[in-house]
Amino acid sequence: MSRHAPERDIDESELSVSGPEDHAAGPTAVAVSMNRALQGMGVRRTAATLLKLNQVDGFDCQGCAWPDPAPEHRHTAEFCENGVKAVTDEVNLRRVGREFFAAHPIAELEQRSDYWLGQQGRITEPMVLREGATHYEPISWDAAFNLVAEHLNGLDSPDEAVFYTSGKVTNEAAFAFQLFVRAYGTNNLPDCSNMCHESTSVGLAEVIGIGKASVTLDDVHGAEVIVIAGQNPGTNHPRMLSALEIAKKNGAKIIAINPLKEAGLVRFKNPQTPRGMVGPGTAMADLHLPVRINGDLALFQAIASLLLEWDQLDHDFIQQHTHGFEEYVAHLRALDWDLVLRSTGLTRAEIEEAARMIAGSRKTVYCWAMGIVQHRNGVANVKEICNLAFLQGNIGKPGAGVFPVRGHSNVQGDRTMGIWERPPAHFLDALRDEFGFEPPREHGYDSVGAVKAFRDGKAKVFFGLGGNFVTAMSDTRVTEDALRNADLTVQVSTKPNRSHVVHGKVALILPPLGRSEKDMTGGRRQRVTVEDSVCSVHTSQGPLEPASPHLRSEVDIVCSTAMATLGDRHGIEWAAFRDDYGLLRRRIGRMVPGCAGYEEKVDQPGGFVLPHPPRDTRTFDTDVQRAVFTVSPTDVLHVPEGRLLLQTLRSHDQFNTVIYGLDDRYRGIKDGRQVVMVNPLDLEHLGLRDGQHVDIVSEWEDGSRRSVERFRTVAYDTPRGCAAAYYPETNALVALDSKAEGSNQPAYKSIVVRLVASVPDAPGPSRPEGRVVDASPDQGHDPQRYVAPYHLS
Ligand SMILES: Nc1nc2c(c(=O)[nH]1)N[C@H]1C(S)=C(S)[C@@H](COP(=O)(O)OP(=O)(O)OC[C@H]3O[C@@H](n4cnc5c(=O)[nH]c(N)nc54)[C@H](O)[C@@H]3O)O[C@H]1N2
Ligand SMILES: Nc1nc2c(c(=O)[nH]1)N[C@H]1C(S)=C(S)[C@@H](COP(=O)(O)OP(=O)(O)OC[C@H]3O[C@@H](n4cnc5c(=O)[nH]c(N)nc54)[C@H](O)[C@@H]3O)O[C@H]1N2
Ligand code: SF4
Ligand SMILES: [Mo]
Repeated sequence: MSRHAPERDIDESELSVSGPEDHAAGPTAVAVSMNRALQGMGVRRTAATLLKLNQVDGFDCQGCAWPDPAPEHRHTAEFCENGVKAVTDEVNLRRVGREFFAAHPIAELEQRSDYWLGQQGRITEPMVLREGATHYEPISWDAAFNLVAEHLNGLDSPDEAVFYTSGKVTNEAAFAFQLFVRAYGTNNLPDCSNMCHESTSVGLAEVIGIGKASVTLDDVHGAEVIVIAGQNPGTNHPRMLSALEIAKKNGAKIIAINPLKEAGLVRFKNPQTPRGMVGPGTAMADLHLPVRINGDLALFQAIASLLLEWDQLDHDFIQQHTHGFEEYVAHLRALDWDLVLRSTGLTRAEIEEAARMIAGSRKTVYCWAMGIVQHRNGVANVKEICNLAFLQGNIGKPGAGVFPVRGHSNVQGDRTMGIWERPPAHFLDALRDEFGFEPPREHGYDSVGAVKAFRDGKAKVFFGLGGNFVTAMSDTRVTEDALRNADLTVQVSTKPNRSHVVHGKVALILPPLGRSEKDMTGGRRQRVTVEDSVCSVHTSQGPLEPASPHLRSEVDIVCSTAMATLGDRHGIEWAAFRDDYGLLRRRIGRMVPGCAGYEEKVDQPGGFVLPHPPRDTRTFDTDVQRAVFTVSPTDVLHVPEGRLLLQTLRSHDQFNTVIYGLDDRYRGIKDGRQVVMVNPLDLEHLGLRDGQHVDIVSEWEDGSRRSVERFRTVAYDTPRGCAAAYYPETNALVALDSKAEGSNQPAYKSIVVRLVASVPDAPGPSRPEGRVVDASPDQGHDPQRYVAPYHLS
């Protein structure tokens, strides 16, 4: 990133393809991160910033939710390449002020990509788009809060407002936000988790009684086998590779389950060690299973059936701690191996090798991320992983456990603090007892539900605390049209994104302080707290001067909105909370489960770890007070002839909808993003060639089709019948109703598509999110146009 924003948008004609790399990190990663940091922040700011990143007295990385090592094991450089990119994105020297908005009408900004919008820099003051206006204009903070209050108080019912949270929001702001929203009168609290690990939360809660990882970092270090399914840590949780390296040194074996041979799972060159900088690095996966997209359920059942056949079970654990074993065994005994081989695309020998490695391990950790959950059967996938863990008692003992690796840096904490559209009754009871008002009991809208509510005119006000809802959600066109129906859209955002230009009748942008910045709200140095993927809670305090003197903290923005809206309704001390976050922490300590003594405990070096009954004492707060074996039918997604199953994933140069740059280094794709990776034999079979431009057309059950245009085909090592393309350019292909059963999470990773040669073969559009939706059944072009893609065979 240079100090000046690019004039031009993405030019896909510059795209080049060179083939995947065979390792992650190493000297190139150091060079790329330093280069980005110095260009974006300058020398002085780079040093001041990076020395505080992930340190005990510093601030928590805005990137992923990977945990920090214990304080005594931290390096001075305790961050990765993508952490540097995440920080640089916030700390960069570019500014978006009133001049920017005066110079660019909405009609123009709407044609821009999220990449271009994000590259413009940090927003410096609150802006408003008045009804019918062509440009955003400045507004004072007080006027902005009053405008929100006026709209909220003018609604027929609080349920006509929707309050979205993205997972960067810290615990204090999240706690205040849910308190405000419930005091206002609704549980409409969708969050990015609805699109992220919702299937995990639902599946784990059902079978172990808590929706979180059952491991510590030490368990990863001490495991004998680590299974990594549907996760690309080299890009999305880079410091996980350091933990895996320690585990390997201790003798662990790694099994990677992934359609793609991701570089970070092949070899890791740890920049902290000479071996990683100039030597060969560490080999990662001992076994790579190139499973077909959505083949995991069958794979886990097949492995389980082998463990059963070989009697490699922990009978004591099963007897003492589980329920439903007999039904599960009956299901495994009837397993259809032909179906397994078809669904997984693997050989029996490959599956047996994995099963042997797992059988020989006394301590196995099962890790997973989006490749497991963003499917129609995402919840079943999660429960199937748990079945496998239960068979050998791999939960609640050192070196073992289930490990959903979370995305956003505080997405797990936000849930702990009550950001949830389906809050449990005990949480609402505690809120009532603590604050003396009766919170609403009816469940609210999740992310998909929110889009439908705006689409159907049932919701009128959208308030987004962080994130980029419009771009992150599925069915881009439907989502955009839905949000345009709103009377008011409010976005609390550090940087411009598409959710500002796809707006309601009136729109507000409220710019907050970033996590790297000094927060002097109420005239005192404030700090905040976050929770990582292994339930560890700690403080974060930014060292830098804010990007603009007009920014306010997220806690301030939430409390001020609450004050303007609620006045002294329920007697909640908003001004005091705003001026001293310690008061919020005391309330958290009094009512949030597991947080007793919060304010004191977060002061311990490195913070404290929240209780987790299965991990701590092998107790399971499920319906039957045991770990529950579940039976899920061995589904196979039927993909009709001529179609592929498409997954949408992240490049190495983005954080969700924030596109840092145009290089996916590990996959050998440079200077562009509109690609679709396909097995060379499938290209041949479909009469296409590598390097050709195609439109991707998705087909949904109701006969609707969606398409995005002019994607370059890339012959790539992925199983037959599978394809991959980047998110968010392909979100327009995911029908709103294509979602996981039980969790409502969009099925971003199993989209049935056709590839159609683009005509004419001319340069592509500047805005990459080509999106054509035809909600009416396809008439014509293709005689066998629609074969129910979600037919289960
Ligand atoms: N640098 C960076 N870091 C990030 C993010 C980012 O965008 N950039 N995003 C953050 C967030 S919010 C999240 S949730 C995480 C996401 O972290 P990941 O889950 O690692 O992210 P994805 O890129 O979606 O990658 C999913 C992986 O699953 C594989 N996969 C796809 N379909 C299947 C399948 O059916 N079965 C199996 N076994 N594998 C499959 C893909 O090949 C890919 O390797 O990362 C977090 N960290
Ligand atoms: N096709 C497809 N779609 C997906 C996924 C996928 O794998 N495939 N993954 C899904 C997943 S896992 C997730 S988590 C969602 C992500 O959904 P979101 O969390 O909604 O999206 P982000 O892109 O992370 O949000 C980026 C915006 O956050 C704002 N921002 C950045 N830092 C801060 C801050 O400190 N405070 C505030 N207030 N704002 C800030 C910036 O304005 C930036 O534009 O997307 C989902 N969508
Ligand atoms: S691993 Fe995640 S949290 Fe750690 S430095 Fe990298 S991006 Fe930041
Ligand atoms: Mo996520």
